[in-house]
Amino acid sequence: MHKYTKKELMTLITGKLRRNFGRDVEEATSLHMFKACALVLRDIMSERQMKTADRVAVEHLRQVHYLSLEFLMGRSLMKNAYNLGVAEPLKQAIEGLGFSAPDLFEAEPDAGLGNGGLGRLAACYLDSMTTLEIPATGYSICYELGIFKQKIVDGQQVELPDNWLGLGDAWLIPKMDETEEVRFGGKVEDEWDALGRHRVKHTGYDVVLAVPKDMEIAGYGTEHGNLLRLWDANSPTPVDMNLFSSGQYLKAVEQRAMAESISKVLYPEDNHYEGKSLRLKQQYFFVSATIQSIVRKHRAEYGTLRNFHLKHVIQINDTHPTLAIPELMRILLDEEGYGWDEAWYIVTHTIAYTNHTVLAEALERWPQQLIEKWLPRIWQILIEISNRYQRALTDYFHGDLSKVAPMAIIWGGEVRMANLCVCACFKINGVSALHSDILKRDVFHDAYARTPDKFTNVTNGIDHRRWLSECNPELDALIRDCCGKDKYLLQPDALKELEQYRDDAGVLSRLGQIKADNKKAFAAWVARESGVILNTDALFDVQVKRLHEYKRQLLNVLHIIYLYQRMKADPHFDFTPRTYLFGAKAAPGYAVAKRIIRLINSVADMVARDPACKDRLQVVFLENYRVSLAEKLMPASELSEQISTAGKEASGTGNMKFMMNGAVTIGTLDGANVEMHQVLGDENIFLFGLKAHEVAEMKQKGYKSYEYYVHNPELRAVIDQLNVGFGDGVAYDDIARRLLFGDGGPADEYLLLADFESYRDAHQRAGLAYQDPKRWNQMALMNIARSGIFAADRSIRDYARDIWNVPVRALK
Ligand code: H2P
Repeated sequence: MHKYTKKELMTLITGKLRRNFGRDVEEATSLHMFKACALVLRDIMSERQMKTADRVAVEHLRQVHYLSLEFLMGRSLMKNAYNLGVAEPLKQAIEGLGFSAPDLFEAEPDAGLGNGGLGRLAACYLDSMTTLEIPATGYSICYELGIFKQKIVDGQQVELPDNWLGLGDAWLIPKMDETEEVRFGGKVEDEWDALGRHRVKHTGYDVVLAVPKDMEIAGYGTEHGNLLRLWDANSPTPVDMNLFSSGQYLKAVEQRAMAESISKVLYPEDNHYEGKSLRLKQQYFFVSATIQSIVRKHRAEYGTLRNFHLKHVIQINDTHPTLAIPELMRILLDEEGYGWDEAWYIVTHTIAYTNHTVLAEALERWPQQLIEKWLPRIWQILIEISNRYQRALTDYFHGDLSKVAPMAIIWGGEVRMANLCVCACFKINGVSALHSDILKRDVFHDAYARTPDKFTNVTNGIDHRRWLSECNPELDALIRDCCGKDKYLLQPDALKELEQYRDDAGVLSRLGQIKADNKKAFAAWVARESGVILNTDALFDVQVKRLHEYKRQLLNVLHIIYLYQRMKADPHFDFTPRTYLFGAKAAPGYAVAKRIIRLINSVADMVARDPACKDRLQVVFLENYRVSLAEKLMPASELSEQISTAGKEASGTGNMKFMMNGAVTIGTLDGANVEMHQVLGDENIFLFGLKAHEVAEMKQKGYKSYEYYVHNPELRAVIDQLNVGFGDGVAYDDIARRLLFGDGGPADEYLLLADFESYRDAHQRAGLAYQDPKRWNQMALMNIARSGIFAADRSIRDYARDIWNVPVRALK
């Protein structure tokens, strides 16, 4: 592999500045400089990716296509430089040209093409697929606006547009010649030609052009290169000249605006769906362009689609790309002229589905009329799939409608996407052991009984190079010293070697020092950004993730209010000083989530104003939580809040990032926390709360949150204060009501009150443990040492072996 030097990179960068921007270094702004660096790395990656593509073609390799409506990529400059092995020379080249490397890295906007865990997972997986030398392509939409920027104004969330493309497009290579045409609306009719052959005639449709903008993906320590293909929606007609010349300017550009609205904005909803036609159009636009593009290349290569399933596997990330199923059917039937059975065989041996949630409100169900109207041919195919499936189910379950109805694809005027996936995909996986069990036992119980071999588990993982080595260089240095240099970068299991040092006072104190330094560095950044001064002597207790009631940020707040009240009532109340850090975006339409953000800010404000809290209790809401903020925060965190209602969080991936950076978890036995607990043992994690089956039983019996309120005076005082408020004139009686009586729904749906006491006790244990630095550092060390199985490399090896059937890079 060619090793680029500082000098070479300086030459390449100045060349880019001159040729692409018409400037010498002296005239270049930092924006030019950023783009020039990006272009230099892009060239290197492009070369590699083209070589990979040639090899795939020559050797006829099986390819993975990862379809996801979200890829939360974050920043790329540092990441790519790191993977290409040029991080150091690039920094030196930038400095050599008179710019500050850290400032330049910091200037890059996050590519926020995702909401939370699901999108970030896709990004981590791209890195691992490439590092493990799997021929793979990611596909998504080139949203002009990613996840909104969050401002907190008077304690409340305000959303601002996130225009990332200004700088971010330096990474994208538009490929106009690979544009695909996607059709919406119109009419379908059957036709027979002179020989009596059947054809489907689709007329009167609107066309939207899908233009690929490719992002190069570099792997670590390999020449292998992959692509993330982002589709940009364009209108085929620039403006309607007839309307334009008759003075109807707005109408003339309307069609263009309609087409382009498809890739305008990412839907800012996680774990929830709304049956909006723009969203349906986004989904179909995305899958149609993607499937056509894969098929076109395959046809050019092999001249037939008969071997399609042997050469490709399509992994769909949640149900959002489910229309890939009828779209591939459409192409095989209408364009290739295959019979139904042959087409179905190919489709059902190509597509696999990952489920990411069991929340009912997140399982997509599209109104029949929407699909009929916008995708008339897809609708016909869906009816056929649905009818055949229903007949098969009726046979299998001997006409038992109580089984057949919940499994049906089209039912009650709706199309149920998860059922379609279960019917058509050759593998269905959950994202943690517990979650996959719940899918089998509960959500897809009867489908599992019928086709058990389809169901499997792949526990999530994170890109440990980004989330440890790159973001926490001091910890990386310690690991290199203890675990065989950089071995762990490709063999995350090597982190285990750290365990030998659990009684090594030198290593433990170095670990403690690293955390202390990282806390200071984070505090300095927060001070610069917002003027808030964090108490770095206190335990950094962190909950960062999308705001959702099931993730129970509210439970955390109730406990903080409890601590505050105890402190006020008894100045000698002994508890470990804490700095609580929250970061969370709420979906703009999710009113309760926004209220909880406001509540956190009201409590933060009260605590900040009260001198009694000084050096003891601090609450800070970090504005605009995002990948690049997480990269600064994870290394500084000490206690990781993973406190969802058991059975609700499919996996969690933040939990893994914290663990790898030596934060100890306080959590429920939910999602991947279960597997964390398995490797850590009771002594290295603070567990609390009901278990998944207990939650189910409690709900079954009829849960009455009010009883906890009546019987627990401390909890009662906390909830009573919600009614009164926190000194800023805002009362939270609505939240209190929701907890005690429900608000149109069940009271305290996520069982905060039931888990409160046990949560409080776990916090007490955590506080005590923190007072013993040796013990705490040991726990931190054990967390890092045993986090190797949560590396995305492990997950991707699982996918490759259990689902994709593709070879992966062998480790030396
Ligand atoms: C979701 C699940 C998480 C899971 C993640 C990735 C949808 O993410 O809720 O439990 O870890 O997918 O599989 P999120 O809540 O962050 O949007």
